[in-house]
Amino acid sequence: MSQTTDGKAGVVTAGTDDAMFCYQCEQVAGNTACTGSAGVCGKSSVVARLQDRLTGALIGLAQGLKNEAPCDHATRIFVDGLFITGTNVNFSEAAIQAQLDATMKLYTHQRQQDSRPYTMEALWNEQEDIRSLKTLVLLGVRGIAAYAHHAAALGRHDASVDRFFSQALAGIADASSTSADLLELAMQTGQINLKVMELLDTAHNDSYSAPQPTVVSQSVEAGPFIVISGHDLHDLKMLLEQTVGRGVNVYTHGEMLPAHAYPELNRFGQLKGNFGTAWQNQRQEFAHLPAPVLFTTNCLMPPAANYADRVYTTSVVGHADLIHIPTQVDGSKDFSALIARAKELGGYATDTLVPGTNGGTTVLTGFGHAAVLAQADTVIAAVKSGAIRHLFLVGGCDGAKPGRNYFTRFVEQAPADTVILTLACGKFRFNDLDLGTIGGLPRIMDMGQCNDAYSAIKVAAALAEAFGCGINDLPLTLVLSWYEQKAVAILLTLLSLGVKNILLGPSLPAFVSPAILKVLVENFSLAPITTPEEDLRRILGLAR
Ligand code: FSO
Ligand code: SF4
Repeated sequence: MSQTTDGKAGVVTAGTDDAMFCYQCEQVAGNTACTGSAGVCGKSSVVARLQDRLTGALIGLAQGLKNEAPCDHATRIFVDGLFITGTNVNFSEAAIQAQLDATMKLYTHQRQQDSRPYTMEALWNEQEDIRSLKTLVLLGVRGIAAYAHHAAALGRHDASVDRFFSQALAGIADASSTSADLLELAMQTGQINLKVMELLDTAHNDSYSAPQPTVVSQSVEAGPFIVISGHDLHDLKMLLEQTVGRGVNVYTHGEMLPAHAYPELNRFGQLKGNFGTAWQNQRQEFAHLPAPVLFTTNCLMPPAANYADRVYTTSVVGHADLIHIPTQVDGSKDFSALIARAKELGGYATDTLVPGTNGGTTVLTGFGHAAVLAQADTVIAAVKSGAIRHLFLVGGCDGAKPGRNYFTRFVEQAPADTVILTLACGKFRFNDLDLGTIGGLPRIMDMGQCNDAYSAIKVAAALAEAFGCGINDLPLTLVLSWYEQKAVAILLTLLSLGVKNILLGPSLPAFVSPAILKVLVENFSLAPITTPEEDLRRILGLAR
């Protein structure tokens, strides 16, 4: 049986044949659910149903493990299977089917065919608050899997993270779970995400040295080049090693921008700058691009015909129309086809500026926890003297909805004695603005990718310690934009740390039922964004 919704958020009824049901991201149809033959993101109902079967098989595997630690193979199956079902990761029926086959092979081996795998219908048909909480956990675990995938590429694992995949997924199948049990599981999901973000932060810092503030050009030099998108710094490192002396430059795109700040990546002379802005602009920005693009993670959009022959995917990312670069058994990848394609396409004839959203020619990145805490005395003194009145973390995902210009307007209107910390792809709305400096520090400081929310948490904790107060007592407000499941995991981390008064936009998640939203509002004072003017007035206590 497939489902459609009856049009009200969170109410699922039996529906027509072959329909899909997905409500995992912010651009969900009608802020309710994507149903019918395709989702707003372009995911077909066939892929959606395969993803549901894959998720059901993973939950069945977890039930069989009964809270035991999964072996390395099972961990890989959990990580890849959860990551591949994320928004804008993989649109290929063949790739999802292959992942489902590998999962069912392990399931059959483990369960000895003692039962049929869990089906997502069981989740969709739960009482709405239970379904809401279980969905929150499932999506949070998908986010954790993405970060665990990157950490694993750098040889980093954590047994408690691996065990949590089976614990959390088995919790979703548990019919006896109460709302209180599931809220507790959601908070645990947040704590495990903190652990995996720390694991990844250590892996990045150890592998590439701590990020340093770095100015990145938005201009593309004449000649052959490759654009690399997504979050996987290990893929970038391999690409840089393979392009040494090949006459092909490399430009970051989207969430790869912070790579420029890592000394061990920046030392490659052919890593020249950043191309374009956030993921939702790729169809315009890649049209007629005289270069190939490599997607290492989300956010991939189904390609338009005018550039599909130039886009390559790797790892869990995929689309039937695109060439996939496989991972070899030893973890290496052969990018020679991509390099050859770059030479064939030739690049721009002359240096070409592709300006930022607001026309800027450069962007600044590299304010990880080490760089910011090196300036801690300056920041603390400026807050004490009143030179810095308030800090904002304006971070999270970008997306296509018109309401997202809220974040640009918020940053533009933030008074001159405030500082904006930012991270993830939402920053492309304002990271090319020149808002000046306070005490020698730029007013906009880019802390990195979405997983670098870990840096923001470290900085907030250090400031709280310096001021002898809790994070909620700092002159700091979090204004978050969400889009997909990594943002859900990060939100759960912040809630599990007791962070209150978070403003969330551009809309609230469709999978959160009214009663669960009430719990989040009452316990955490989580609130939707209103207008930049009103929110700034309220936060800063300004007169109307
Ligand atoms: Fe953005 Fe996409 Fe990093 Fe996400 S590129 S939306 S939360 O995948 O992961 O911020
Ligand atoms: Fe719809 Fe988002 Fe699901 Fe795509 S991922 S089908 S846009 S809810």
